[in-house]
Amino acid sequence: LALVGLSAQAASDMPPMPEITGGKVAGNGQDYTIRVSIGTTKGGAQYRGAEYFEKIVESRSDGHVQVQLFDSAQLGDDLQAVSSLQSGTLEMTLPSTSPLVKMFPEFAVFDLPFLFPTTDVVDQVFDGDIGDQLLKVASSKGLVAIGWSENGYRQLTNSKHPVSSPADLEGLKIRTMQNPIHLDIWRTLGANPTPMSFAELFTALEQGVVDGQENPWITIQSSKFNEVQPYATETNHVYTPFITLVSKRYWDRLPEGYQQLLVDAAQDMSRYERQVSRTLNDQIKQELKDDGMQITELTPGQVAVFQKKLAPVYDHWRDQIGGQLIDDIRELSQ
Ligand code: TF8
Repeated sequence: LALVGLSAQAASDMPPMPEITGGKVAGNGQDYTIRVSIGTTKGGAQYRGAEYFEKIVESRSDGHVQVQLFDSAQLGDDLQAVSSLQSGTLEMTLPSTSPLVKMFPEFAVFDLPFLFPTTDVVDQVFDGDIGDQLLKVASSKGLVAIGWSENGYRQLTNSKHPVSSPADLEGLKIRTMQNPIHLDIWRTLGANPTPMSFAELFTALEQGVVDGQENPWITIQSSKFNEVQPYATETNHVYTPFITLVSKRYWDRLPEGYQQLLVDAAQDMSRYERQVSRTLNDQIKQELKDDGMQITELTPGQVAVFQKKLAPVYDHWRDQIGGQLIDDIRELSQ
């Protein structure tokens, strides 16, 4: 078991992969290979989900469709991988939605602070009409979008001091994803944000180019950010999805049966990966504490201070994202 960056405990508590359902799928006698670019390390939920996808596709195609996984952004960061899909030099990738908002402005709904109060709301979005609509939006520009999985709730880490209020952020240099709403969030809170690709992040933290970053607990541990970031705050400020994207050029060459197989496998991966992510999230937070990370848990009152300060972010972006979409998601929380 090569579970880089994940503790033995977390690895052994990983929910088991469900049995594969659905029978064999007939193709056209030809063999296919799908290379999947994964941004995070082998220890994360994302990789585990992709391993399940691999198992389903290879088994149900009777080995005619081979899946090859490439972890840790070996084939490029999120944006580079998506552009390789468009040019047809890579078959599949699972990026965060945030770096893609220039291509798909509606995706910015996932960057709004505190819009997804619970994973129950997340699941209603992924498994309902809103999720389907957004997959349709992303099935253009040389891409076919076939499913959602979970990156997760983002938490702040930094190398300077504990943070429990926006006032503590003054002057802190925070790396954000390449996304204008995230920049707006950290500016509005009084920090000093810099957009940067994930691939450059560890070195930037280690060398003090930036003081902090924000990502789910799983990524903080599997990418070893805690080794250079002694302080964390459980902010849950944004929920980030991963989207399953396939190259349209590749897609159009596949027999229909295999196209449907990929859609089915992406759905199965989606459910399983969310389960893994949620199991690991709580466990890994505890492990980070045990390993000496100082984690500040905010009281409801302290969260409310962040929320109030971030209210203007909604005014800045509402029209561009589409007010209806935001209201529809808000309604799910009622
Ligand atoms: C980020 C994202 C990344 C993922 C992955 C590396 O902070 O949360 O962790 O998109 O591809 O850039």
